[in-house]
This record gives sequence, C-alpha cells and structure tokens, in this order.
Amino acid sequence: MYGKLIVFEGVEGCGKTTQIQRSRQWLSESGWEARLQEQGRSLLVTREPGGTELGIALRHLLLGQVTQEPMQNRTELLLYAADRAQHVAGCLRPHLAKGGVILCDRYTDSTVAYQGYGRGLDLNLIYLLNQIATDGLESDLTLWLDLDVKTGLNRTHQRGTADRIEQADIVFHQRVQQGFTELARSHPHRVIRIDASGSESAVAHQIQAALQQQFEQWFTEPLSG
Ligand code: T5A
Repeated sequence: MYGKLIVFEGVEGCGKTTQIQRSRQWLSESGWEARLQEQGRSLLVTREPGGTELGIALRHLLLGQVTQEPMQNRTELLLYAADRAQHVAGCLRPHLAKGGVILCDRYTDSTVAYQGYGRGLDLNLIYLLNQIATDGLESDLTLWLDLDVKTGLNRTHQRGTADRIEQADIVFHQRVQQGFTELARSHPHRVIRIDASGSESAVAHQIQAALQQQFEQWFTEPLSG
C-alpha cells in the first residue's frame, strides 16, 4: 500500500494556504478521513519551503532579508532544492510508505515556475535538480489555483509586509504565471486547473469536486462479482 501526494500550486496570494485548510476540514466532515483511517491511512498537511525542522531554517534564509548582499539566483535554486531533498526523504516518502495521504503547499512545479520562468534559469538544469532532490517522487495530483497576478499580489499586500520573493516586480510574477500555465498544458494527466478568482467557498467547491472524484478512484474498493 502506497500513499498519495496532492500538491497545491499557484502564484502569490492565489489562496493555497486557505484552500488546504478548507480541504483538510472537508475531508474530515465528508467522512473521507474516517474511511482512510479504516484503511490504515493518515492525512498529513505540509509545505515547501519549511516542511521539516531544517526546512524552517532554510525558509528563513530564503524568504527573510537575512543579509545585506543580494541572493544569487543559483543560490536560491539550490536552497529550494536542499529544502526539498530534506522534505522528501525525511517527511514525504516515510508518510507515503505507510499509505498516507499528503496535502502539500507547493512542490517541484514552483521551482520550474519561479526559478525557471521567473528567474530565467535553465529549465533542463531545474528538471535535473528536481529529479535529484525528489529522487523521482512526483505528485499524484496537482491542483493549480489559477489567479490573475495583480489580484493575488493585492491580496498579499493587504495582509501586511511582503517577503523577499513577493517584493519582486510584477513582470517577474507574470513570468511565473506563464510557467504554471505551461506546466498545466504539458501535464494534463496530473494538473487540474482551479479557477481561483471567485469567493473562498466557490474555489473550495471546485477543489472538493476534484478531490471527491480522485478519492473515489483511488480509495474505493471495486465492487466484486
Ligand atoms: N518558491 C517556493 C520558489 O520560488 N520556489 C520553490 O521551489 C518553492 C517551493 C513561498 C515562496 O517561495 C517561493 C514561492 C513563494 O514566493 P509562502 O509564504 O509559502 O512562500 O508564499 P505562498 O506560497 O505564495 O503563500 P501565500 O500565503 O503568500 O499565498 P497563498 O497561500 O496562495 O494564499 P492565502 O491562502 O494565504 O491567501 C492570501 C490572502 O488572500 C485571502 C486570504 O485570506 C489571505 O489574506 N484569500 C482570498 N481573498 C479573496 N478571495 C479568495 N478566494 C481568497 N482566498 C484567500
């Protein structure tokens, strides 16, 4: 019995954190969590960067302004890869090996979109590094919360201070959005587009419909006879 890795992706402020919490609650209220427990599967919510103890320290380096000198693009790429290597080996794989289900806030597609499309680093290098960091672990389902870049940034600005990456200019974030668009187009088997422009509950309904369909396929015993 192996578990399932479900990833939430999208531009800044697209609502991933909000929707992961709502999905967690829905899985409990809809009875799916209890059914999973009957099968010996537990649910884990985690994120990148920062899903491990070491990852929390790396997240601080990545998103804070810890030094006066600007972080080089390759340094940033390698720090995200280091966070992921630790997360996959120390957290994701052990949970999946026990049959668990994981809701993860960002994963490899964020590196393609932000460091590849956003920073302009070589995409082949990024695919190779993702492969090294994950040792080949891919998401089983990626929910891409598709939201206009300006709307997302307005939401994060209303929340208060912006982190190091949120402070990048709008053109950078538009390239990131292009990256997510391309990823969805080229991986239709695992990426589902969610229209994230509506209310929190409108977005949650789309996600619940996608999860319901996928969970029935993964976790419902076929009728015998
Ligand atoms: N990164 C990450 C890389 O560059 N490369 C990588 O490989 C990886 C893994 C992570 C940063 O690291 C970068 C990407 C990021 O810049 P983070 O703090 O985790 O940093 O940043 P985000 O993942 O972008 O998280 P945010 O909290 O900023 O955005 P979310 O989670 O998408 O949005 P959320 O749910 O917090 O909502 C933002 C605000 O909008 C409101 C919420 O209440 C909140 O105030 N909101 C809505 N408002 C109106 N309508 C809705 N439907 C709403 N949904 C939420």
